[in-house]
Amino acid sequence: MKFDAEEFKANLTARLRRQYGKDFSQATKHDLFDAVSASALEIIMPNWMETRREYEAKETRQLYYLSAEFLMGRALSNNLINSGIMEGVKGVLKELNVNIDMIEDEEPDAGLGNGGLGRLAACFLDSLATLEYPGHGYGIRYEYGMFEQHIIDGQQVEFPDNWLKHRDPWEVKRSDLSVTVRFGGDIKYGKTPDGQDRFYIENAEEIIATPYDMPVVGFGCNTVNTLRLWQASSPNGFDLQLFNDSQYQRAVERQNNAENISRVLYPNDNGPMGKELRLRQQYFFTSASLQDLIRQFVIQHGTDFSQFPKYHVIQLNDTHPVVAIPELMRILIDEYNVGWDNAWSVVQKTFAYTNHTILAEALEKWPIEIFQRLLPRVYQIVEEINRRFVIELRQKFPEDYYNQNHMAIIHDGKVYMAWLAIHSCFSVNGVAELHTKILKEQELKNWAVIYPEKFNNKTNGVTQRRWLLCSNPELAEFITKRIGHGWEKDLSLLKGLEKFADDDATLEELISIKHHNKERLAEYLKHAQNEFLDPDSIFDTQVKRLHEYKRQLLNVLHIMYLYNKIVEDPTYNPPARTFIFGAKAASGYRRAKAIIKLINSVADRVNNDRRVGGKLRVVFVENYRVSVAEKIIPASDVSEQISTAGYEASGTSNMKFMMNGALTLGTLDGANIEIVEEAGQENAFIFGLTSDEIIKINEEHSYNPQKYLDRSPALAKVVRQLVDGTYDSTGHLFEEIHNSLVYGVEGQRADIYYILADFDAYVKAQEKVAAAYADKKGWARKALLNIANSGKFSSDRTIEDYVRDIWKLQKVNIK
Ligand code: 26Q
Repeated sequence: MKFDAEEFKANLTARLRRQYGKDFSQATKHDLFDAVSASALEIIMPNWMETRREYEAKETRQLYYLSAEFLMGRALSNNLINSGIMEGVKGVLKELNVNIDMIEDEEPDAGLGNGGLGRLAACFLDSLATLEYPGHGYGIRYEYGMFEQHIIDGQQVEFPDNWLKHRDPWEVKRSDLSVTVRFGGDIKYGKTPDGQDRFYIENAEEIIATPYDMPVVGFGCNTVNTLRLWQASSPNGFDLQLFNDSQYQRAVERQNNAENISRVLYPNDNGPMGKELRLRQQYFFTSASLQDLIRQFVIQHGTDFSQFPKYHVIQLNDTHPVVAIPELMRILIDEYNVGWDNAWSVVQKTFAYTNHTILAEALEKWPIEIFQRLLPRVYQIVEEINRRFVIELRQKFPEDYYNQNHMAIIHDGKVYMAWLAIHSCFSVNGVAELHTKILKEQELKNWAVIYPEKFNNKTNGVTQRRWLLCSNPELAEFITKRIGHGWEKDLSLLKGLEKFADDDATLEELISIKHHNKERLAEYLKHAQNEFLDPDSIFDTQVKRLHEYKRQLLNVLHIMYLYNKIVEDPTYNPPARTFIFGAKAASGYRRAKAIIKLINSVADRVNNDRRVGGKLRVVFVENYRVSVAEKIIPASDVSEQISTAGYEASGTSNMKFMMNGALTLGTLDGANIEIVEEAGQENAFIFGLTSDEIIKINEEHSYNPQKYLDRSPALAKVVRQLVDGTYDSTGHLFEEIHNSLVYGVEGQRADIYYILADFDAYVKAQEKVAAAYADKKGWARKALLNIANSGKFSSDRTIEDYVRDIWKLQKVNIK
């Protein structure tokens, strides 16, 4: 994009004056952030408009990524870099004595997601725009995103994330495109004003959906795609009649109920949540999005809906937007008088579904009562889809009454959203090779029997623009110095770094870049939470949502073990290590919260024991989020990816760490398998049971955790220390964690995530890490080879896979 420094400065001045009534000398950092962002948006705007025009003119097929979550993080630096105006803006700011880093930190994260699934959606948007594909996001403009985590007395305490407290300079409200979404009401059948016999709804509750658009700026091209997020409001505002009668509470009640739909992101990651408001959110944004698409389609192409799949493909990000399937049927049948078979044929060619989890408890199912009351007509349509499907099932599995019942979309009083998706979509994909294999061979085995052609794998990826170019500028420069530009858009070019693997100067420089990044992180944590980190120690990091299957507990038990060893044997002299954690627990997930408390209790004890003398430090980084990940990942030496094999669908932080030269310490789970395939076994630290072994133990019911306690006194000791007062004088805080490992609680058997079984292997792998790190050059060589072989894990590659196998999009070059 073209940048005119004088114009930019004039624009900046005008904005400060108009918005805040200030000149530069009076502007706060936040005023500047807002004005710089708004001025940058102005530069981006012509390309955004041109992109929209071109797509319309070209009549090309477009992708719509429907997702309840888009974990975008901050926009400013990313947009400046992608649009190519970073240097120009920096120049202007320098004249004004302003450092971009200062105003960058003024921007709140757009934390409209929980974790991996939401961040993946954000990386995909970046890649789609950069690769010049017409692909857009549709979601919810949550007023409050992922909660803000404070650690008080070692415990997680949640605070609302008021990210819109100041205005968001990147969004554009499009009131002209509002639509109405209807809930509840009574189903009627009869003549509509146009004389047709149709189903229609009376007495529905009407909610207004208003779109807010955010630009998605492609790197090194003119494409600017759109992320369209819906906000809910009441059509009638508050009730003036009630207000006049002094019934103030009730006067605003209807308005509040409407606005509550887009009020807050549910903070559950991989967990169940059968709450009515959640289904309202799902229907709200999917119905609004479909109405938006259909209105535009009818304007452009009329009502021949057989043409709809030619111009639209809709990717469903997990089951959260799956209610879009019966909603499209409803719109076509009830509003456009399309017959069932034709409507069904449109649906089957339009939707594709991505599965992100193997955890059974995370599969969404809605009680019929809730579904039917909230969406009576949509429920009727689901019933009809199910009725027809069950007939097919009887033919496909004659006399197999278990499958006939269990695979029905509606059974046991619930609507099974994943079943609805698999039956209706033309594509069903997992997110890493192992994950897809487990879906096909275990979890969705019977579905793969009836629909083998639907199943396919799309291994996840991450955008190197945000996760390398923006977040690790020194490493980016190091790369460009050696292989030139180009890797920003084709990460496979990193392979060219391999020939420097034995070049001393290269390795020295890599070591020094990592050291700088560690110093920067140390500096940040000193300011942010008064923590002191030693940049000469190994930075061993586990950052991700807190979940038992991710096994942060295994990591802590090992730290407790190391601590015992250091205290018991003063001659034991391991390399200094800093264990870094960042993790949010779902607010209602008691055991996850207890693990956070345990990490903090261990940190407290270890960090304050003189006998440890710098050999060991534990840091829990508060309120882990995208902008903090951007600081932690470039500074890490070791990437902890230690989930129980078979449980992590893919993982994506593992890829970010690899690109930034951290070595993976992990199990053969999710994308870790593909990571070591690329990096080489010798450049990672792999340990633990494999998913095949775990499946076998599960099938044989042969797991006996006590065996591991008997065999290893050191392990038995740390497990006992959970309840003997070492880390908690009351002895009760960690009792449940202890019991879940040793006895099993709440009807579960002991140690369902195989922490005790994998403990010894993990200790040995950690010993290898320590030994390898002692050889600085050898370590740097491994780091370099990780970077050089991370090309596969660009989301650009993932998007090309989706385009080729599922979406069939054409690139559109924007002039
Ligand atoms: C469902 C119903 C009600 C409320 C919340 C939810 C909900 C919300 C978020 C369920 C699941 C999620 C998020 C899941 C998720 O992030 N899965 C991760 O997806 C990544 C991208 O594919 C993978 O890399 C991770 O392995 C997977 O855990």
